[in-house]
Amino acid sequence: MEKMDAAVQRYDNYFLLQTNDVIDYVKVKTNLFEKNEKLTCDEIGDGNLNYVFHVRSLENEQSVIVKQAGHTARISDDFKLSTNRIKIESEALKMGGQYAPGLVPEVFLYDGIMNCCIMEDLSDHTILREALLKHKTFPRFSDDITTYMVNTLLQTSDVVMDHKDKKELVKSYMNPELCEITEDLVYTEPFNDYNNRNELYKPNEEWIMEQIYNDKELHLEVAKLKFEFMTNAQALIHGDLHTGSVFVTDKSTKVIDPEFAFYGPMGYDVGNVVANLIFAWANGVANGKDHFVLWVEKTIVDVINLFKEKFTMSWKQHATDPMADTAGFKEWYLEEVLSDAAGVTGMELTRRIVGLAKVKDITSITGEKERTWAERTCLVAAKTYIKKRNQLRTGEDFLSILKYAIASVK
Ligand code: SR1
Ligand code: MG
Repeated sequence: MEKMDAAVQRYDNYFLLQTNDVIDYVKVKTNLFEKNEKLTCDEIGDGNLNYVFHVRSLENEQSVIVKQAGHTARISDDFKLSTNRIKIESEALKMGGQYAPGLVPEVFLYDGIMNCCIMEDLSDHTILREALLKHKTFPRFSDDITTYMVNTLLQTSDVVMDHKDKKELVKSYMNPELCEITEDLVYTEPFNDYNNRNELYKPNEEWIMEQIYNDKELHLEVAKLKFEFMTNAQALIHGDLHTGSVFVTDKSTKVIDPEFAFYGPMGYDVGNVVANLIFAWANGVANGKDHFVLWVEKTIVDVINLFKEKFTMSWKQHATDPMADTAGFKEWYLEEVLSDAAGVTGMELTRRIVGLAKVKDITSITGEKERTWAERTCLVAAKTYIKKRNQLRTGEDFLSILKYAIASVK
């Protein structure tokens, strides 16, 4: 009995787990494994913020993921972050499971002392960005990701929820430090380098200074989008829905990592998905992968068009606010979401090229001419998405910006 208590008490005070601790931790905290079962554990995290451990049985097929938040970002102690983000992630995954069943991993345990989440192991899946870097295509992706976005976004908005319950959620999903990262890295630094940590690709340095740092008209639109991000508590958004936050197989899509979740504009998630598809597209063009490029183009069109279609259907089915079926309101609301999505597409494209958090789709392009072209094409597209965001209403409109950018960059 005393031995048992000591084992449990070991986790009564927070400390950063090492791989050896994790094996004991999952046995103490869950019933997923037998007490004498032989387990193995590896730290597999390659994200920016947290530690991720893969625990598997050496005796059967059972395995789990343990994710732990530290007081600073995994990649740099410069980012001091509340460990509350793991609570936010665990809760958001549970809500995701409720509104978009099968499209998120199952959460087995959230531990608010050790700041850990124990969840379903998805190692039979691949991170979408890694698969796209190999120019693989995924027939289910546009359908699944639009179901995930429409369901999680609309169901957590004032359109559907009781307004007092929604306000409670706004409170419990306050995520100031992670929002600040986005406010800085996405909405500010790429345009003025005010924290002195942008990383420009040498051959594009002058071009970026002229096209991004010196474009005052662009800065005004960025400022409007920044305040939209900070003040429009529209829905519980994922907050970081790039292709590294999605696991895939041919038959399955799972959205992971909603630690940036908070009440923000719906278009933030949609724009992140589109922008990260554009990085895959640029990589495909740079490597001459025509079949893949066509698939990505169709996927971009489908993501926007399916989002609109499902959003409209779901609104008709689930809207509860007495003003929601006022003639023209749904159409106006959806247009605002699409404008935001287009603006955010431009923001994400810009920050991943100019700012410090890069994407492999671009940095792995080895030829100087090809990478220079890929960056400029994405940035010309970015500026157009931002400035013309109020005119982009269909998937085809979104794709036309890429065609324009290709024609403009020689
Ligand atoms: C210091 S965090 C840098 C980036 O990684 C995350 O995935 C978010 O995209 C964030 O902006
Ligand atoms: Mg992440």
